[in-house]
Amino acid sequence: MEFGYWGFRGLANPMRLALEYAGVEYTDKRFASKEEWHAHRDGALKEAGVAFPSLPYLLCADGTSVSQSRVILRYVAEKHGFGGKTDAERWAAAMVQEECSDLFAAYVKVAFAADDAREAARKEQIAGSITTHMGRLEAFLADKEWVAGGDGVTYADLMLYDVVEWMWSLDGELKDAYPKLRALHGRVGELPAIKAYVARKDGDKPFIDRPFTPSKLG
Ligand SMILES: N[C@@H](CCC(=O)N[C@@H](CS)C(=O)NCC(=O)O)C(=O)O
Repeated sequence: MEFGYWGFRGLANPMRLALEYAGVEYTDKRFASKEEWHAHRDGALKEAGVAFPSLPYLLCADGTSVSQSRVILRYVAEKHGFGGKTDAERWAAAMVQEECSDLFAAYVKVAFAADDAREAARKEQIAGSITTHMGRLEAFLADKEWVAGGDGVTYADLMLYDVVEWMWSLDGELKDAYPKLRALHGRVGELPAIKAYVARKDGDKPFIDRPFTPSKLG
């Protein structure tokens, strides 16, 4: 199985966490340049019949290819038993995934703002979208152990684990402002597969690598 993305964390961390949690063997293919990515896209991926060649992508041994980051996350989770056990859990996980995605979008607005507009964008996003979504997620999590409400981890917990770190990088005070989200982050971080991966990847560039702005990806 091959998972492909840039050599940084970007959209891909929840999928990498899911592959680690699933315990599958996979190649974590990290492209270092647009040229390298395009060569692979127009060569091996084309030959393999990948329908939507984009980053990230997942190419399985049986020839199945999955693109779109959030779909990859659900695909891995559903194949490996952490997609939610009941309908209620599955819908809860899907909603949380989308809420996390809204939070991530707020981060992107700040990261890609012009240098002289970034601080204003950061304040605006924290006061608006981030407060709204983190508040809802904190309330939804309430006293549940795992966010989808079942007795085990789902991919939504992994997505939440990832996105709160992006939020904390924008404002460290968000850690204390949402203690239940912080506690969930701690629980996910203690899962042996996640703990081992994070320790191994400690040197990963954590967030968007600014030179890789969309205009430079061509
Ligand atoms: N909606 C897509 C967005 C994919 C996307 O924008 N990928 C960026 C990196 S974050 C990219 O560099 N794609 C390269 C390409 O598609 O050629 C997803 O969630 O996977």
